[in-house]
Amino acid sequence: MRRKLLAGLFALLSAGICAQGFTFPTPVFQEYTPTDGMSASTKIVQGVRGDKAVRSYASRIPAVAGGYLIVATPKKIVVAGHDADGLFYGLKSLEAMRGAEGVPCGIVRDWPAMPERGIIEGFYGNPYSHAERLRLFDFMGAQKMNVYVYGPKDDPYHRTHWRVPYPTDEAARITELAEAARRNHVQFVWAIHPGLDIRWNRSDSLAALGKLQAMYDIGVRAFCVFFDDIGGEGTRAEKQADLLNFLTEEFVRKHADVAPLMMCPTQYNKAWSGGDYLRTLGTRMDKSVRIMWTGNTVVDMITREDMEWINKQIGRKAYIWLNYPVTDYCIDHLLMGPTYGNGLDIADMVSGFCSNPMEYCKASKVSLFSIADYAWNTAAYDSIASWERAMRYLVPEPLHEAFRTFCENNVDLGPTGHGLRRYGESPEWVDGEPADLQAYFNKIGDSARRLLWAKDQAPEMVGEIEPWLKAQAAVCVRGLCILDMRQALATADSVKFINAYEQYVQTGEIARQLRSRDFPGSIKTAAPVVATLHVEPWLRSEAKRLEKAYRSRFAYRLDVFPVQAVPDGTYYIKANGRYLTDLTPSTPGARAVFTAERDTINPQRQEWTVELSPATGRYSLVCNQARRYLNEVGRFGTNPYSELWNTYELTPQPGGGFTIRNAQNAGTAYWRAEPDGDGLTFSKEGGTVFEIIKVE
Ligand code: 14T
Repeated sequence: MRRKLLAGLFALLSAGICAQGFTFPTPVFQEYTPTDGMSASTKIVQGVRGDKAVRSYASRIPAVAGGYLIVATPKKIVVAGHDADGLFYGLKSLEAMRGAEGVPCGIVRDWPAMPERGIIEGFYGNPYSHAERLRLFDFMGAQKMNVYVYGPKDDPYHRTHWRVPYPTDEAARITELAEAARRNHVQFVWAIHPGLDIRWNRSDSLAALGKLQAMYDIGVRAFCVFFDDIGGEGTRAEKQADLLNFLTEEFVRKHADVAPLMMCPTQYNKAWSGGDYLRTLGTRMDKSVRIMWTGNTVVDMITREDMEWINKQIGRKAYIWLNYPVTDYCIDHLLMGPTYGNGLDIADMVSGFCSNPMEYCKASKVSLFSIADYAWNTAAYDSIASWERAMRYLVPEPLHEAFRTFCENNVDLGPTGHGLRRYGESPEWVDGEPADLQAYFNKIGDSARRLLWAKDQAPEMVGEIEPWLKAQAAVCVRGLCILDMRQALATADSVKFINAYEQYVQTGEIARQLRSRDFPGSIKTAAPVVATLHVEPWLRSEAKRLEKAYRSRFAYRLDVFPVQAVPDGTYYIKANGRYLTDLTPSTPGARAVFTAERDTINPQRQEWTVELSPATGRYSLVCNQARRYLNEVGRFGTNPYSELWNTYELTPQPGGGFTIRNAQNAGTAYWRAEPDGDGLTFSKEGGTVFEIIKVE
């Protein structure tokens, strides 16, 4: 009976609401028994196991590293930690529980499900600033995260110049970081990335040892060695294991206060594993060394099955490096939706769980907050409830609602080479009644403008998301234009239609010029996009549909529409009298080839859907056989289609026909068809003139 009651109570708690209706902005407690009333007592008794002050509570303190007990009665409040970390977390929880009238009476018994919980600054792009890192450590302390791995790919002293010690001013900042982390009970782990050019000889072993010692001398007490994203000599498992063993022997074991090493393997995910690389690490490398792992692929959520597989390979519990919410491979997006998909049953199978975030430190905290929740109380994790608490914690009233709307519309990352998608974006958008659409567009516009105007009230957050807020305001304007165009068409008001259309286009052009982090020397500059899962595709297809409908009925100002050298439709693409063909539709990455005869059995193999892409003003060419597009080297793409890579310039030639040229990310080469070759070749100049012939 009691068990049942407790279970019901925990269910309530996991929604973040305790029996008295309080919402705690902290991780959900493992055990919480509320009693009546509030404690306004200023008498706080605190201590760690063994201290006289908390002796009579000893049996109730959870016997887990980082565990703590809070007993809040009207007369006094007791906070007892299993250890110093536990006391620290107990006091953090108490702080979070305190409202205007005091602390709700009751007993909290709480402890972490995972021993190490944290953040790994491991992305490509602009590293965090010193101030951001200091604030991050405060955030981590409050959210009970205890590990920060320093490994920004673009810090030269971490990777390209790993042998070289930091210059004095940078060294002083690292010292300060390590201290700030310690104050927050966060282990500052400094990572070295030697794999790009390491030679497996005595001199480089000593160079690594020397660098760790230099970092020790400036205050670092925990270390990690990365071998990710390298090729060649550096990738050899036995050599990597030997280096880690050498450093364990000669460095870790010679300092009483240095933590066991961590390492990121070259094969850090299952898709990239093969041979005996992982097993060699597992058997040859000292058992104290923790091995990092990103899951089945580079960007993946982690399940129990995944853990069973990797732990078996490496003979120890893998240390999870979660590549979420990192966006260094999809920089135009912000990932601010719920953090879901990791197993709730893996806490006992990991040696630690770290998140690699976006280069946008504050914006990342939506997800980091939830990862802290998840790693602390894994079984009770509720991604939506946690997300709600995160948003409220980071941007409280009166801006909460506007911020929530922003987060809702920045969820999916679009198609990428890594394949992760995030669903549930723009939940308030439905392709339905005009009034509903209008309400949605107004809401995203109002909330974006509200946050932009309130920049001084949330300077960090708004400072980071500002270009995306402007992009969101532009989606609002474009959406309202579409609704105007629809109405104008219904009332046969061509003037109104054209005005709305022009505003739609202009707003889109302005939005396309938005940039984030385009300061001189910026490592990554983003062109922000929002609501890309449902809303943006809808806008584009509606604009196109409305344009076509208008063209078929009106003659007024047809000049505002883009002149299409090739109207959208289905075409043959011919050179030297031969047809461009998808001959091998089930071979990924196959080349398109020229064939002399019309294929009458599979005509769609030679039929291409040619469409002007409104975002780029270029054409997409998709073969109808398997709906495959061509990439910049004349092969059917295996990566997801991208407007930036897979759209082409078609230029009409004086004597008829067109040249076809790659563009944007795909370079500027012209397509060529040699009379005696079967596929496409490419050259800087002198492209072949292709016939693009409408399929009737
Ligand atoms: F070390 C690894 F666990 C890891 O994830 N390495 C990088 C990481 O620094 C980066 O932030 C992350 C997301 O882009 O992915 C890894 O980097 C890659 C992955 C690739 F598949 C770089 C290039 C790739 F092709």
